[in-house]
Amino acid sequence: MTTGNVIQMSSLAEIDAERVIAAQAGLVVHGAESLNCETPPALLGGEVTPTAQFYRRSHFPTPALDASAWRLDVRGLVRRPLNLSLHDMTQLPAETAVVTLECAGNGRTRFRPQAPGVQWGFGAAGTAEWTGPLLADVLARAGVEPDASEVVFGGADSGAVDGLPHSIRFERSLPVRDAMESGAMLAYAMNGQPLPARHGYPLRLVVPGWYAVASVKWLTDIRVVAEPFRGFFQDTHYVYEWDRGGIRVREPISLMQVRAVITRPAAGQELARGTMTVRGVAWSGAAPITRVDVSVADGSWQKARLIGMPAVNGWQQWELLASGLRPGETRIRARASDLAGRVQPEQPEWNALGYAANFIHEVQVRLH
Ligand SMILES: Nc1nc2c(c(=O)[nH]1)N[C@H]1C(S)=C(S)[C@@H](COP(=O)(O)O)O[C@H]1N2
Ligand SMILES: [Mo]
Repeated sequence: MTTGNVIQMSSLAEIDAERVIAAQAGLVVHGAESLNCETPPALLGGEVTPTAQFYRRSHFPTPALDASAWRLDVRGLVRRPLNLSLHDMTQLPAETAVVTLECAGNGRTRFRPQAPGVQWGFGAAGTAEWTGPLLADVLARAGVEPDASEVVFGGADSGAVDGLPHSIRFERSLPVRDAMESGAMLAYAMNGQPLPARHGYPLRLVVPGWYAVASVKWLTDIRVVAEPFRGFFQDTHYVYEWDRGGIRVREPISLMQVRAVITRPAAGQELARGTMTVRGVAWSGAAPITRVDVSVADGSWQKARLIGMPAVNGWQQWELLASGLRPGETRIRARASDLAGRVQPEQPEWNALGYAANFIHEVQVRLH
């Protein structure tokens, strides 16, 4: 652990208090030892998600970091190791970017047979405006050696995990090329405010396009290494385990799959017959969204209008005006496609740990 980073883990009472705060903000709170809360789709509609409503996913209790003592250590296969204070970070040229984060377990609850882990609905995703220096700039200052293959990011949080006798830290790696070219940021601000403790105060990594497990919170150290990193959250968890003809095939998770979420109307809403505006958001880690198709009352797919400029790393807002609607229980479905040619599938491929469950989102409303 980096010297200077005094770690104090929050108690279970503090996690309970966090759950109350989340419930009051309208989030769905999942019961577990750590903080796991998702945003109901009806609260996801904006270009950015208000911080109070942004989903939370933490494996361990939130570390209480003292920003004045905090340091970011950059070491390993670099020419000039760095030890940066928060003030140093804020003095570096900063970027501000709208980036969508999505938990790899989002949608998991729809898998049959059930996959283990938190039974996320469709709201373990959010979009925020993040501010901080680019990771590539900080790595360039340190000078990555040519024999480096990966960059390992260490969080200040730690605890027990299934199957291991000792407690471990939260750590994840990126290949050097992705660390340099993904647009990853070392963010100290979220939606124009200092990062809240639960989202990684004082500094977190934000990796556009990647499932959010890559976006390490409470970042304290960056190690440039020669060998592939094999940590628990890299190699045991957050790995696809596909069943291909009786053979287990493993693959690391990386970019977010293509997905649309309906944000209006809300499930269970009562609406007048005739016309209805359906709205939502859509994103993909691989490429911009090119179309969203909506089916209302089990009718054929209709092309929704994409709102505003194509989103780069944030989600794309869309809407469709449906008309000629008759009274009764009415099902609405939305399906996204991206520029890389990926179309949201009817049945995402089941995998043992239940990742990338980009099922087509459905909402049922009643027209009268
Ligand atoms: N240090 C640390 N970083 C972390 C995690 C964590 O438990 N510890 N959880 C990861 C996962 S799985 C997700 S989905 C996102 C959640 O970020 P959020 O809580 O800000 O929404 O943080 C990622 N970064
Ligand atoms: Mo996650």
